[in-house]
Amino acid sequence: MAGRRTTALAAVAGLVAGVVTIGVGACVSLLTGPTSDPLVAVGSAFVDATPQWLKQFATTNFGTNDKLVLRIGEVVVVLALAALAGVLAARRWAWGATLVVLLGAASAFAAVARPDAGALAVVPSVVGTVAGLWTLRFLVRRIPDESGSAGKASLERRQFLQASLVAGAAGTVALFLGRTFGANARAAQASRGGVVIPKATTTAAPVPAGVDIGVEGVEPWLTPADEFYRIDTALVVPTVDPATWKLRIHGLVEQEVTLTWDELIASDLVEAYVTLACVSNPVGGTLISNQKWLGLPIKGLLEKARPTGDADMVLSTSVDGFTAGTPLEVLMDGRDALLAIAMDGEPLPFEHGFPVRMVVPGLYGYVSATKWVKDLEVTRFADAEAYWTQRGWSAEGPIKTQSRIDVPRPGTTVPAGSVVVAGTAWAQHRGVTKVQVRVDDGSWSDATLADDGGIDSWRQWSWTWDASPGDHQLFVRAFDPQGPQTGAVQGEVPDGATGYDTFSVKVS
Ligand SMILES: Nc1nc2c(c(=O)[nH]1)N[C@H]1C(S)=C(S)[C@@H](COP(=O)(O)O)O[C@H]1N2
Ligand SMILES: [Mo]
Repeated sequence: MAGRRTTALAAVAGLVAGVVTIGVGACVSLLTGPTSDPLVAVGSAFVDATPQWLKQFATTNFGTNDKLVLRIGEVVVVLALAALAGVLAARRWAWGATLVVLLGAASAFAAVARPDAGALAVVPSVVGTVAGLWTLRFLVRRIPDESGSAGKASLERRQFLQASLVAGAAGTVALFLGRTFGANARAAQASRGGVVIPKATTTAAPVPAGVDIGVEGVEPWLTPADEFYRIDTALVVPTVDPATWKLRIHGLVEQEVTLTWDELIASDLVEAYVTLACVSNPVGGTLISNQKWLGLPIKGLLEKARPTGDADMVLSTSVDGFTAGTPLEVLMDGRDALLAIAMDGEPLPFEHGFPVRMVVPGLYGYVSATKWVKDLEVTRFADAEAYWTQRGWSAEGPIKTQSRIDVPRPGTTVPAGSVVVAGTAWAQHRGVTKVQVRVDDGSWSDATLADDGGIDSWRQWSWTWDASPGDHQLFVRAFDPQGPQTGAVQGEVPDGATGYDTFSVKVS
C-alpha cells in the first residue's frame, strides 16, 4: 500500500515531470512560434475564457500585475495537477498517464486554437508531453519501496531525490532557455497585437463588385490573408518587434537614409491592390494571391537617398538574410512599389513579413517582395547577386502573362450541354485585355471578363461551353496590351513557367 512517504515522493515525481514537460515544450516552441509554447497557449486560452467580471476583478485588484497573477496562478494549477498525476501514476500507471495525456492534449488544443496557428502548433505540447511521460515513468518506477522488499527498479530515497533533482534541474534549464530565447518572439507577438494601422493618405480606387465573376470554384478575387500563398526560406518565422525595427538605405546614394517604425507610420501611406506571384508557380498552379496592401512608396525614400547615376538595382535584405534584387527603374517609375505594413487592413501576419515587407507590382516575389525587410542597398546588377540568382534563377523577374482554369477541375466528369468554364488571368502592371478558351483543336473563343480591379491585380473570366459527350481537352490563354501569352512550354527555372493551362475532362 502506498504510504504517506511514497505519496509525497510520487508527487515529487509528478512535479518534476511537469517541469520537464513545460521546459521541453518551451524549447520546441522556439521553432514553431511563441503562441505554441504550452504555457503561453494555455495562458491565452485562460484569458479568452475568463468571464468579464473576473477580468474586471483581476485588473481592479492587481492592476497591471493581472498578467503576472494569471501566470503564477497558471503555473500553480499546472504543477498541482502534475503532482496529482504523479500520485495517481504511483498507484496505477494508467491513471497518471491518462491525466498527463489529457493535460498535454488540452495544451495542444489551446495552441492550435490561437489565431494564425498552423497544425505545427501542437508539436511543442506533444513533444513536451512525451518527455514528461517518460520522466514520470522513469521516476515512478524508482520510488523507494517502503516495505523494504526492494522492487526491481526502486532506489534508495536519497538516490531517488538526486535523480529527481537532476531531472527537475534539466527541465528548469530548458524552461529558462526556451523563455529567454522566446522573449523576443513574444515581444513581437505582443507588439503586433498593439499595432494600430493608420489610415491611407491615398486610398485605392474602389473595387467594382463584379471583380468576382460569381462562379463557384473560382478562387476569390481577394485572397483571405490566412489563405494567401506563402513562400520563404525561413525555417523559423522571424519575429521582429516594430519598436526596434529600422530600415537602412545606403550604397550608391548621396545621402544615407534610415527609417524607423514610428517615422514609417507617420508618413503618407498608399493603399493598393496587388497580386503577388511566385516564379515557382507552375502553369495552372496556385502560388499567386491578391490582396490590399498599405505602405510607403519606396520611390520617395530613394529620392531622399539620391541614387548615383551608375546604380541600377536595389538589393533588399531581410532580417533572416534573404535578399532580392529589384531594378531601380521599376522602383522609381511611379508604380505602387511599397514598403508595406498592412494586408487587408491588418498588420502583416508574421508569415507574410511583419512588421514591414516589400510589394512591387509586376515582379515575381523572389526579385521584389522581401519580407521582414531591414536593409536596402542601392547597387548594380553587375556588382551584386541576390539569393535566388546565386542559385541559378534569372537576375530579373518580370511576371509573365498567364491564365488558369479553376472550373471544371481536371479529370472530372461534367454533363453534356451548357458547361461553365471559368478561372483567372494575370498580367501584373500591364493588365489583362482579353481571355480566350479553346476546346481540343477548335478555334479560340473569347471569354467574358469580370470587372477590372486594376492592372496590378488578376482578373477573373468565364466562358460557357456547349459540351458534347466524350473526352475533351480545355485550353486557356490571356492577352495583355502586347498580345497573347505564349503557348511555348517552359518550366519554372530560370524566370517563370510558360505554356497554356490545359487538361482533359469527361463529358457524359
Ligand atoms: N525574407 C524573405 N522574403 C521573401 C522570401 C524569402 O524566402 N524570405 N521569398 C520571396 C518569394 S520567392 C516570394 S514568391 C514571396 C512570397 O510572399 P508571401 O509568402 O507573402 O506570399 O516572398 C518573397 N519574399
Ligand atoms: Mo517565389
